[in-house]
Amino acid sequence: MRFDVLTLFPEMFDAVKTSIVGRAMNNNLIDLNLINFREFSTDKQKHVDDCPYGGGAGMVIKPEPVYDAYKSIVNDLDYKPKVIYMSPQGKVLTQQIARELSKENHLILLCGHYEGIDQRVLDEIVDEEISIGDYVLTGGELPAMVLIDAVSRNVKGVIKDESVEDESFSDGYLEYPHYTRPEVFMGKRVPDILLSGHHANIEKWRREQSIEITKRKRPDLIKEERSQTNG
Ligand code: 4G1
Repeated sequence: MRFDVLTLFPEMFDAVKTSIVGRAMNNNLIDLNLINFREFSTDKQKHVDDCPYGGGAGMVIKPEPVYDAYKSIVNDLDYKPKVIYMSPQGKVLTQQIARELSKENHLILLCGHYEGIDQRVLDEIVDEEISIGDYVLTGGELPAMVLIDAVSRNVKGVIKDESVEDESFSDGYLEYPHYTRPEVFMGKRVPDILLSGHHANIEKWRREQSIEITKRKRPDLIKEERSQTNG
């Protein structure tokens, strides 16, 4: 699967390359291209922002460098990749959306800065707006990295199949508690059942724990008729 990211801060994506997604890039499962649309600015000082028409605080990203950067990607293609604008106005990213996007062959992610991007180029090129949550950020890069991580791990071969499978059972539920060695840590023992070797009982215990923890910590995940995460 291919991602092209239109961003003013491509270096931020070095973080992605050191992760499991980075390994998937080395295995040619994920192709991540970073396009700094500042390189498409036509003025001497490589400006990409300007004052807002109508006045007010802050700066707005000009439409031309974004459009020209987009064109430089799609010119070479005989299909039209889906363009996603990372935006607080978008629908909030869920596991279901991450799974659906992982079926796409090619995504273009657009990252905003300052007060945002001129509406006309958004209207022209954007297919979908996606947000990672309701808080103020300085740019769309961290959201783009979150989306790339969440989508990539659903691409076949990126992580061990059973780890993705595991989630369809716990789908919509939180994880049961995990333990590893040592058997006793600060006087606390690992639950006996996990040392019993009785796989059916262990699975039952884990399911019960998942349900209990979800009820206690995130009752909203159960109440909201688990249709959206239950694909
Ligand atoms: C009004 C949050 C503005 C922010 C209301 C989640 C946030 C992109 C996201 C903002 C951004 C709220 C996101 C805000 C994001 C232009 C550049 C938009 C940065 C920008 C709740 C600033 N998921 N925010 N505005 O943060 O890009 O994707």
